[in-house]
Amino acid sequence: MSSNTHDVDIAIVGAGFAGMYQLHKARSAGLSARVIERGADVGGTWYWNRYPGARCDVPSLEYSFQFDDALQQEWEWQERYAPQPEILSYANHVADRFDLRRDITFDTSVVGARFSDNRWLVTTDSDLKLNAQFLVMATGCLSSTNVPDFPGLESFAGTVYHTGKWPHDPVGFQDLRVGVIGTGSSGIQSIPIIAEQAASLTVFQRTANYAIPAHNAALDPARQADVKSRYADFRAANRQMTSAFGAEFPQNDASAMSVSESERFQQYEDAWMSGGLPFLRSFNDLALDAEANETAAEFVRSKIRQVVKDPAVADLLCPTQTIGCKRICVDSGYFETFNRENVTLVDVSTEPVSHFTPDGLVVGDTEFEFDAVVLATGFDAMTGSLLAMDICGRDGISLQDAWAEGPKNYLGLTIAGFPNLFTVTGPGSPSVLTNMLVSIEQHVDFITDTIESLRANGQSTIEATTNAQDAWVSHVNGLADLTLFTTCNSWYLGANVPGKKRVFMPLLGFPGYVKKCDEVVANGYEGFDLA
Ligand code: NA7
Repeated sequence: MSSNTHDVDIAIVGAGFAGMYQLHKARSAGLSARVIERGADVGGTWYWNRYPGARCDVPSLEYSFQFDDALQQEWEWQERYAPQPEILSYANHVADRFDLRRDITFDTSVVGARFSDNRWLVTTDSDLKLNAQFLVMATGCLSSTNVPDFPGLESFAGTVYHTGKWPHDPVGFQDLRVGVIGTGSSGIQSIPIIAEQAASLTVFQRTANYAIPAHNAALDPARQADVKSRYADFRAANRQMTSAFGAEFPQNDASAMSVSESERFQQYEDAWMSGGLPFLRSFNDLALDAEANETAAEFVRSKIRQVVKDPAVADLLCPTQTIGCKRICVDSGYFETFNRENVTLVDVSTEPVSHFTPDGLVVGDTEFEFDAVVLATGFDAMTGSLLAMDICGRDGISLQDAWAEGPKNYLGLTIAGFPNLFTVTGPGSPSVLTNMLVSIEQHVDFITDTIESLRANGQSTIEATTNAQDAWVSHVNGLADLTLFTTCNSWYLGANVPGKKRVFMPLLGFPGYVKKCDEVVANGYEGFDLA
């Protein structure tokens, strides 16, 4: 072994919330661990996504760790939905409080990992290597940016930004001609703020998106005090809610079609006024029944038409896909922005961006000239960061080959042929369809408990069986097929990345998933080979 190869019990890739908690948990279990992180500090997605308006769509009181009561009592959230700088401050606070940085190597990327002699040899873009018994991929679901292959992009003389890799120095758009490509959450959050600064803003929209107002505001101190007085119970109740999100998103347990039109309208109106993702909990069949779904979709379209003054622009901003099949956005003044004189909307759904020039970009016969272009074009979600590494399991099988037909794993946590490798919030687990912090804690607890159990029983490897894996993949797909989630092109399906296999990646249903994990353990790690 070279002098810069470190032996550890657990190698952890990524120092976002998953990697940070995994490190803390490993230490608590008496395991040695090292985290490799490509950024210069902790925070993961919140370290990279510094674009204007970046904000979480889960309420701040819940988008936080619950493993340590003193931590959750001492941290004071300022807003209902925390902005990126506040979440990053929180991540730094956690790192300081638990002295995490001494076991994290920053500014270093893992390039590969190979399983041999029951150990993982992890290689990086420096001379650092880790020789570990267990490998935990805490690489995040939205960490590999999707940069479309626009011809001539490098010839553009202005500045190109990607929302998911935003500079650390302040970026100002004052007096500039700016183009934004993409109207997912990142575009919808940043466009209103860029519009206020720029001389002109042109938004290139391929698919119109549903956005529900955040009604963000300073967090009411009385609300914060109340939740903190019963934090554990509050969290436990929200984990078990059948609405399955791991956050306080109450589900109205009635079908949209079972009530009168006026009752339905009132329900949507109340949800609209309260704001955010729970809008989709207005009725219990919005994700299941196309007719029910259309009532919610049309309600949002009617709101867009009320706000946007130019009927042609309003029409273009009205989404046509089922609501919720792409993640809905939570906005602050997005649709109002299109009433500004300096904002133009360009439809690129049928005539795409053809290429860039030194002065700007071309759509059809029109060249648009810009000083800066923002790519709000999203991520190679859930699998991108994993497949970017050269990971080889038993007998030299590569992850690229194992996942050639889409991600296959057991419980979203482990992959047949890749012993002792765990993916935190991997495809096939509830992950992005939940409050991520809750899912991260559940996975890290499972992984650490599993390692402790192996050690207690004198076992050294755990590996998903192919049968269990196949059954799990069928289960994940079967649940998705019962819903409307597969009816449009979303990043949940990998449909935003050209050439990516179309597979619905997250698992629906958090409480059922947790129950299944608990049963697997209770049944002696059913579906795994232990050696
Ligand atoms: P998203 O939601 O994947 O949005 C990306 C946007 O970029 C979306 O509107 C895409 O259109 C658009 N896009 C992607 N490629 C192109 C090309 N080639 N031309 C034009 N437009 C394009 O990513 P976000 O970063 O906004 O949000 C990701 C998640 O982060 C979000 O769901 C929250 O969970 C937080 P499309 O819809 O594919 O037609």
